[in-house]
Amino acid sequence: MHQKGTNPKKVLDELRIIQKHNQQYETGKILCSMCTKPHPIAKKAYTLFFESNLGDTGLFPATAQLEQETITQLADLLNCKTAEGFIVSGGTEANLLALTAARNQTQKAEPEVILPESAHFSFTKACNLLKIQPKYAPLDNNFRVKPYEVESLVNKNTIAIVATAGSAELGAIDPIESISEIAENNKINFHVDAAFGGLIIPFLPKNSPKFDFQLSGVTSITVDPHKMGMAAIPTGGILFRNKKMLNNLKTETPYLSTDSQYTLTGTRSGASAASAWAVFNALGQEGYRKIVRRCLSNTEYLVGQIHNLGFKLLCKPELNVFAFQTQNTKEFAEKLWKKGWCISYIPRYECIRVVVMPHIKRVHAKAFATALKTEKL
Ligand code: 0PR
Repeated sequence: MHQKGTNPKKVLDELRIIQKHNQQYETGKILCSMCTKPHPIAKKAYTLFFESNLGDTGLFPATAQLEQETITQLADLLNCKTAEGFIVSGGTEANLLALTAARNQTQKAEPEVILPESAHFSFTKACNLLKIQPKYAPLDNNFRVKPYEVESLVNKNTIAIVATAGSAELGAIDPIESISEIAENNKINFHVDAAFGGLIIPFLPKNSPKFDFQLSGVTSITVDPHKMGMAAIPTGGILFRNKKMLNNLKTETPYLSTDSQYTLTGTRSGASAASAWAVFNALGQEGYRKIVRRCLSNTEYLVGQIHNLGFKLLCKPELNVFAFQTQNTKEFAEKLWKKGWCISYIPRYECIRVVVMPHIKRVHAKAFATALKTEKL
């Protein structure tokens, strides 16, 4: 830090120049991110509430109310009006809280959690922190976990089963209905990681698979407004069907204006909650349906182009994510990056993954298809 301060205008000018060196959503070349340009109202709401701290709700009761209303809207959307939870820092914290609650509730000496092989790496972190043994269940040809493999891993140490509704790598939706039955029959917690899919699947035009609290075995759900919800980054969400489960997360906070906290972070962004509240209310279900329809239509367009250009699609896309292969996929991915296209290369499937988020317009999809044609090996 310098001894003397700098003129604020100069500081901001410098920041503006620095920000230009980041990738910009507006170019339409970010195809590897599950986040997107937040909705314009998210920024306004964030600014209005940027000084409020949900870690001390006695000081910010109105922001706490906004958080509760946001959770209630999510609970309603996920088919359990009475579900309770929190706006947190993202899917990682949400998944960590779900496993923490399950671990504390079950009190097993050698806790295990059953995960699909496709589970997000946030569960590796959670297992590491909580000293839970992960047990991985294999996937079928469509990259969905096999329910009988999940069932075969159930034992007296199992504290929870996890499934994913919209996997980070391929957007795959596990057979949650079957796993819900397994969890219920065995009286085991069942956490659904819908960090990505939770704000897409309810808005699919047709055939949306059951993945939420309407399945009676589902006990908790991660759903992130900062992904397809278009809220500010970071805004995550965790919901529990049963309010009693929250007791397993409770930490007393004797000298604060509130007597307890339930989340991992102490100081929590009230601005994040306000941003989600604002986007939910501004868009409504109709608004989200339109956005999802556009993302799916651009995905369909690109999948058609991939097919026409002779690339090999890894599997039929379920959401706005697809993956493909070519002769030397890694080299091809590097070529695309050199041309400014930000795509993911997934080593374990040797494929390129493309996520078609709301910032991708048809003109960008067309430009990407042209680049694929030009750069084809
Ligand atoms: N669960 C699922 C299914 C996810 O897709 C993700 C993140 C998480 C949990 C963890 O969420 P947080 O990152 O909010 O803690 N999925 C993306 C991924 O890892 C996150 C991401 C977003 C990565 C934007 C890059 C990026 O530019 O692929």
